Amino acid sequence: MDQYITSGDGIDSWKEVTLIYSAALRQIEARMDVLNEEFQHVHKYNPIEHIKARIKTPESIVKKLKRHGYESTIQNMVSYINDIAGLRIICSFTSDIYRIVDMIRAQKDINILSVKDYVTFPKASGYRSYHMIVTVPVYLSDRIVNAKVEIQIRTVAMDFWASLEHKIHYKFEGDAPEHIRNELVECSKMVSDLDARMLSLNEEIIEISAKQNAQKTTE
Ligand code: 0O2
Repeated sequence: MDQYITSGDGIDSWKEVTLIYSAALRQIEARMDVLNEEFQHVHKYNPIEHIKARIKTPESIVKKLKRHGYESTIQNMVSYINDIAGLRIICSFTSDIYRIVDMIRAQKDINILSVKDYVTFPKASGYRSYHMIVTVPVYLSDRIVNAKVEIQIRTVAMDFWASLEHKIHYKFEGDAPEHIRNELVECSKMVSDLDARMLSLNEEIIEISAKQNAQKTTE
């Protein structure tokens, strides 16, 4: 059971890699859907706006392996690339991010390998997002393998910023002019401020609704 994917598992082709990582992605995505539906049922509210799942392209994997000085082999892929399977969970409010993290932590067979909290501790670029590398068991016909999945959790506003920054990063091959980098850092602060204000607005609305409901039941 405590087995990570290795070439000894008979996973020696890109097709098999895709099969296993796609299965891992589907499992986590399905679990997130269940939690979201349950949350809606209990609290009349969805913490998850939407989910994007993707398998990294072979070209991107080869590029990343090269960047880290590894040969392009299946073994190196599964050992050194943590984001072959990637799931991005987009939510409305910053508080939802930590709510989702707690729900993932509570799933006994999801093993958390590492966490990077760029929400509380943003990158110098202004990037904000919560990253987790987890493993999930994939049940094959004759064995169980634990496949790694990178989960990124962020708000809609953080996602908007990250998409534009990603485009700019590629456009300038990682060397954007200083005024653009500074402007992105400024925008990131505005995103952070927007997130905080939307959260407090939402909390106020919840409070008002709770008071109105309490009043209705006493009438
Ligand atoms: P791509 O092309 O998006 O896949 P690791 O994956 O853990 O080996 P790293 O960089 O140590 O690599 O991990 P980290 O910091 O958790 O970043 C993982 C992913 O987060 C990146 O994948 C990006 O998708 C995203 N990310 C990290 N920093 C930034 C940033 O400053 N701006 C934006 N827009 N996205 C960021 P890749 O493989 O680097 O790139």
